[in-house]
Amino acid sequence: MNNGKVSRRRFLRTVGTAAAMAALGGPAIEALAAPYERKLVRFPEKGELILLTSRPPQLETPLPLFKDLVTPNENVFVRWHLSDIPTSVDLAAWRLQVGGNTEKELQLSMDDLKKFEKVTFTAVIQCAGNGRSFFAPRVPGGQWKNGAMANVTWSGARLRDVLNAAGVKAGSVDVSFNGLDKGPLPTVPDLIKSLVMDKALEEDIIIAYEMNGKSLTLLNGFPARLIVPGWYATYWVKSLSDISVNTKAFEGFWMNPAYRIPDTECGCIPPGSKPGRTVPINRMSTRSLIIAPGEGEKLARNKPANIMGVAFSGGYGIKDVVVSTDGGRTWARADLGKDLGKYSWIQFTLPWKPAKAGKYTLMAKATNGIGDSQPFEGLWNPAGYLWNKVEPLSVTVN
Ligand SMILES: Nc1nc2c(c(=O)[nH]1)N[C@H]1C(S)=C(S)[C@@H](COP(=O)(O)O)O[C@H]1N2
Ligand SMILES: [Mo]
Repeated sequence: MNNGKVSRRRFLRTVGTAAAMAALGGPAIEALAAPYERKLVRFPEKGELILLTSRPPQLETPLPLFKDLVTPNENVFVRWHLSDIPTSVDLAAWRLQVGGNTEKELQLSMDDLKKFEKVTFTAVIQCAGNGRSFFAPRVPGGQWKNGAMANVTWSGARLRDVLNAAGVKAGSVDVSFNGLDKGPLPTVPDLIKSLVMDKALEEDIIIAYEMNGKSLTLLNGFPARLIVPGWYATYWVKSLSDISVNTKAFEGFWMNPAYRIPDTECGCIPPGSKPGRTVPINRMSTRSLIIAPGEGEKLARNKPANIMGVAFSGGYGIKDVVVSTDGGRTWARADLGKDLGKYSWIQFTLPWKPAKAGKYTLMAKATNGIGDSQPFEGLWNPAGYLWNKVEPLSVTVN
């Protein structure tokens, strides 16, 4: 399907079908932990993904689809907060407004945006709430398992170049980003995110108009979205329409109280407790996940089984991944696959030939380029963010 050309009727029909099958998500804020059915559904430009809610769409990627080093566009998860999302965008009319405390107001068309130097890199996109359903005690919000992530090759213009073209004036403290989606009522806060000035001017932040060499899919933010590699996707504002340079720190619901973590070393607090000081969530914690074999799979004795998975960090690359086939008693260093850069995930493999029948517990543990690794126990915070514990996986050998 041609990107951005999904007709509104077709979109609504598809979404409508899904809606009929599933309990509707809350009207806006992800405050309700609905009893999700996790059915496979197909939305426009998407393959079969797991439905969490249909309004707004929250679609999770089934783990076997992470066998690809780079995730195909149709397999990339979908997450919107507000029910009124763009169902079509007329590129001829679309403009990206850049203004606020700048020398000039820019109204960039897609052609204008494409005149800036084009930058391409592969980066993991991951929802801050990926793995939230595993929190104990449970926490409200989208009950994701581990499929709210993907590894995508993004292309676009540097945010810095665009800001410089507008001319950032002295006294600017941060930059805020708004997209075309809206809440169903004026009382529902619009999703606006901000980055402090120094962060916004970092070289690797881009306004992406391509994913894997094609236009963005509508559900993943057509025609352009922010990419803040290494940071959780809450900042990766989709269907961008406005960028504003601010002289007063931006304060909005989605910066405070939403998307904050306890201001502690681990971003965690004792399970069930209340945080004191909080800070906006930012860099992703280090993670690894075994993709094959899958949970509960049955393997044959004395036959080679490749243990394969993915590992990534918040922009520091992965130094090593160790794998255990005996529930964590002994560990072996896995082979690492092709390196697509510090923001990409890397595939790891460990050849394995189980000689004895029985039940095995497999585990993987990654260490990033600056020595951060993964805990064996889930770290807890009240919003269900930063999930990165070593996940045990059971297989049976016959
Ligand atoms: N405009 C807009 N951008 C958004 C959001 C949103 O609700 N509206 N959600 C953010 C969050 S929390 C996530 S996890 C990612 C999801 O991106 P995806 O749907 O492409 O996977 O988009 C981010 N950007
Ligand atoms: Mo998210």
